[in-house]
Amino acid sequence: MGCGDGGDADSGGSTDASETSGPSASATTTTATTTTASTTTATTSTTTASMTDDTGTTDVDPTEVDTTGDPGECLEATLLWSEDFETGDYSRWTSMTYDGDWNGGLCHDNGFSSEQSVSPGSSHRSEVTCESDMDVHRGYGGLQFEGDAVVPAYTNQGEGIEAPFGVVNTFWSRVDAPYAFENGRWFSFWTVNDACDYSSNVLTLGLENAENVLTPAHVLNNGGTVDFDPNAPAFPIGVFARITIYVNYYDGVLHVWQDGASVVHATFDRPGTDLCQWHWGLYASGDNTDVVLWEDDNSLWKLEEAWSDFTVEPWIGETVAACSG
Ligand SMILES: [Ca+2]
Repeated sequence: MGCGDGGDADSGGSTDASETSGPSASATTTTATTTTASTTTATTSTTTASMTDDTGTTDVDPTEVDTTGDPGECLEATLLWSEDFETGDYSRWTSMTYDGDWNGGLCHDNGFSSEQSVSPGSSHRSEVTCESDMDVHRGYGGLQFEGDAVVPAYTNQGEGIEAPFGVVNTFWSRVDAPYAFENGRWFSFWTVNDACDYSSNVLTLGLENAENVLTPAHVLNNGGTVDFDPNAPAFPIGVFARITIYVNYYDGVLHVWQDGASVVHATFDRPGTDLCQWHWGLYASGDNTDVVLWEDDNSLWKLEEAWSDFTVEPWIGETVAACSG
């Protein structure tokens, strides 16, 4: 099942480790320019005034509490990273590449594309064209965090994002494939972990059943729970869809929305509370022979206040305003 929840699913994490700790893992570069993509820093604590003070002595005028809109209508959140694939390079990534040369470039390729995009006029396109001679296909971009900052080269050590209120990741993906992902054939959009050295199991999100519903992996077989929304939509083929993921390693909660619709709620247990390494791209079982993936407009937000209504997609900066300082 590879990255699925059965069989040797755990091997996905360990192979991630070997892959991510590959050619670029020994880098100790500290002079490279740190990615500073979008550092909208939300102010916090602006609503700590004693709104409930009934003595009339409050020294804060409620009308001045939130200058960005009506109080309570914005979400305290910080944009840690984003990618619109308009730069034509991988300078925002720790990986600095989507590893088109992985396994000698056999049966896969990737690069920037103007064929399809969400934000004009380019996106990122990856393809698989024949069966891998390995158990997987890999071709993805990766980030490693040190605290809230993207590091310029993998170190595979340290501590990532500490987010007691969780992190929200929204990205757009279009998948073209002439067959269903089922019977052990799987496709994975997304991977995150809590241990910079990959010593604990990753979390992933992909397609692995005939219903083609977005499915978290490495959850059930690690003692977690996965509960699909009764109306969970299938992931569409041949058009862009928006995936939003809420993930909180303090509470062990993962929630996924697709084009605004709630898809699945999962609970998991991992040793760490932080979020260190991430990757997005075309990661799939080796028996895939014909897949194209387009990606666009990826954003990663750290929440500074709780998100508790999982019936609503926290599409931050779009349908949910971020408070700004
Ligand atoms: Ca774009």
